[in-house]
Amino acid sequence: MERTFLAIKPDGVQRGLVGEIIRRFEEKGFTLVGLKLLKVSQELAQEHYDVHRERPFFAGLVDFITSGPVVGMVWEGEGVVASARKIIGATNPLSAEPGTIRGDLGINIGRNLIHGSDAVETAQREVSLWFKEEELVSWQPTITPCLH
Ligand code: 3AN
Repeated sequence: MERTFLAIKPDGVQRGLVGEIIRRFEEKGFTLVGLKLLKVSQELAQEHYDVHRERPFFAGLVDFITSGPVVGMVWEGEGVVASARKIIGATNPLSAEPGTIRGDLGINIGRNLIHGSDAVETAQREVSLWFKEEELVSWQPTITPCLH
C-alpha cells in the first residue's frame, strides 16, 4: 500500500493547527500509520532538504524547521502521495486554492505550514529518514471511513 510522509512545520504547531491539519487527512479517509512530535536536528533537516542544498533559501529552510517542534506523520492509502499534495495545495500559500491547507490557512511561502512528499520514491526516502520501521503501525480500518 502507498505511503507518504507529511510534516507539520513549526508555524503549524505554534499556531495550534495540528488538529485541523490532521483532521483533513482523516476525513479524506487515509490511514495514519506513524505520528511523532520532535525537535528536528540540523543533520535531519539538511538531509531532508538535500535537494534544495544549492538554493538561496536552503539555510532559511533548515533554520526554520529546526526552530521549534514539528509533527512528523506517515499516512497510507491508495494514491495518497498525489492526493496529499492536492490537499496541501501550492507551495506559495497566496497561489494555493481555497479549500487546500495552504490556501485556507497561510500567506507566506516560508511559513507554509506543512511538508508533503512530492513523489512515491521521495516518500519512501523520507519515511525511512524520519521513522524507524518499528515506529510505524500497520493496521486496517474495519469500518468505512467518513460516515458522518
Ligand atoms: P513544496 O513544499 O510545496 O514541495 P518545495 O519542495 O519546492 O515545495 O520547497 C520546499 C520548501 O521550501 C517549501 N515548503 C517552502 O517552505 C520553501 N520554499 C520554496 N520556494 C521558496 C522560495 N522561493 N522562497 C522561500 N522559501 C521557499
